[in-house]
Amino acid sequence: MSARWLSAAALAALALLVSFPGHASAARSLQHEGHDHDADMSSGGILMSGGSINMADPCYTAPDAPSCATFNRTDADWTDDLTQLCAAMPFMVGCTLWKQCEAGTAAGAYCELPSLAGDICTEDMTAMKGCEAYNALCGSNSTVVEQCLSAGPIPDHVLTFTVKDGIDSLCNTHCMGGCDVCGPTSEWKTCSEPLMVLARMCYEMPTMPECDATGFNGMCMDPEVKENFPLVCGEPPVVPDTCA
Ligand SMILES: [Cu+2]
Repeated sequence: MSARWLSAAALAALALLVSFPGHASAARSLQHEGHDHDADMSSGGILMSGGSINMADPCYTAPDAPSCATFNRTDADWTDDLTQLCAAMPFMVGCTLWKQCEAGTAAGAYCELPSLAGDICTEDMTAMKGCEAYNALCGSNSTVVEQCLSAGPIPDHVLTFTVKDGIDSLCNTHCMGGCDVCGPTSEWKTCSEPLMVLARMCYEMPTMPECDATGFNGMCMDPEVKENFPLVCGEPPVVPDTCA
């Protein structure tokens, strides 16, 4: 059953990729431009979706060198990465988490900027512009950079398209709050925070199969994740219900 669900999810994710022009073109331009963006960034100014800036340090090419353990990408640079990523796809799981960390409704090790970048750039949206620095510094198993390892991404973090697929699947069986803005007939424009929609659904009905199948229950089973993100894993805000 779960294998069948997963392949259905993969197909749906593919369909979403195709039907979401912003994402498709972001992926395309990344492939075409390769590392040329480094040249674009010489102005040092804010250049939306130009990719990660300030990657000249040798630790970006050899993050396994012992001297790189203490290397520090600045908060400003991590913030620039996250800003680019979340400007391109604001509905990503990692963007919801970052927003809560910024607002102070979440706190802890998983609110550290490299951890949040990892939530987006590990498995979820690896090829997006803004992930270059994370991928280079933290993406390999051999990295010794403490900043990458101290928290690291949330273990078993849920993936954005998997969350959306879970909501679609669930809304196809019964209506709950959020099915209007995030369900099968909705567009990303109206589904600004799929994680919070699924979180509330799974808070109200934790035994729905999608809560396990998406990995949501599993992610929130981690005590530190639960403690850091009470709005996700504790009591998520009510999502208005227009079912009746
Ligand atoms: Cu339900």
